[in-house]
This record gives sequence, C-alpha cells and structure tokens, in this order.
Amino acid sequence: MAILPIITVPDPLLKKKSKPVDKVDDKLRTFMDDMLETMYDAPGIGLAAVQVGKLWRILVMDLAPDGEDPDPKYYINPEITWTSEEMNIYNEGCLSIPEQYADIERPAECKVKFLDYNGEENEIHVEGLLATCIQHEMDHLEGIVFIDYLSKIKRGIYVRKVKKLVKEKEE
Ligand code: GNR
Ligand code: NI
Repeated sequence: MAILPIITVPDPLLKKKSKPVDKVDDKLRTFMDDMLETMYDAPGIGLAAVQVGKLWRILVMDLAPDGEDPDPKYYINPEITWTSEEMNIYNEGCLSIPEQYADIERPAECKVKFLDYNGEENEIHVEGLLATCIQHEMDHLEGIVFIDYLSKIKRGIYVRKVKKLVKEKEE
C-alpha cells in the first residue's frame, strides 16, 4: 500500500474529464487500495482518482463514523441514473481545496450504477451525506470542483487561500 500525493487547485488536471476504466484487475485493485489509504491518511470521506493524478473514472469512499469499523466503498465507471427533485444543502470540503468550505446545493437523493471492487455491476439508491459525497466525487470525474458553483470572485479568493496554504506547507 502507498500514500499518494493529492493535487490541489489550481492544478489544471482537476479541470479534465476522466476516462472510463476498461478492465477491473489486480493492478487496478492495488491502485484503488492506495487511493483508500491516501484518503484515510488525509483524512477524507471520499477521493476521486484525478485527485491523485490519474484521469480514470474511479471513486473511493468511507462514511463510517469515527471510532467505528471501516466501511470502504469502491465505485468504478459510476453513472447517475436518477436524481430527486428534492434538494439538500451541505457544507462541503474537498481534499484538493484544503481547509476551505462552502454550502453547496445538490439533489437530496440519487441512483448510481457502477462496477464494484470485483468488476460486478451494481445499482444503489442513496440519500443524505452519501448522496452528497457521491455527487461531489462524480463532479471530479467531469473536471468540476465545488468552488465552480460559487461566483468568480469567491472562487478567486478560495484559490488564493489554497495557494498560500500550500506554499506555507512547503516551507
Ligand atoms: O473529505 C471530504 N469531505 C466532504 C464533505 C462534504 C462533502 C463532500 C466531501 S468529499 C471530501 C473529500 C474529497 O475531496 N473528495 O473529492
Ligand atoms: Ni473533492
């Protein structure tokens, strides 16, 4: 297992669309386990492959509360097949926009079709934080981050803060 570096805004890779995975094999499973370890180390509740520099349609997530057993989830080539009319607002964060948060409105529930860790097709109906998190991660696969929903002025402020933070950590 390995902890991979997480890229941050304004890295141009975060704006790119990720490509579907064509084979779920042991090599890919090793990479997904590295993603999961990177996410736990950060710590975060979700991670898209692009955040560790690979433009592949892969997400990992674990929403188990602190102190409880881990509950790792892997979503390969995920597609949203349905979203609810009802919306939800959640104060979102992103490992690629460290220490910054904003209220983002998204459909409260959705259905997601994906391949699992074994390459088997699945479809799930999700709500609550899981629905928010999956949609946040799916946005990464399209080159979108949560600050793209804010005004240009606010987005600029967030990017400037992240640049400063990253620079301070390098020193
Ligand atoms: O760790 C994370 N927390 C979070 C909180 C609210 C909504 C979405 C997220 S995902 C984020 C990790 C991340 O950046 N995933 O892309
Ligand atoms: Ni994110």
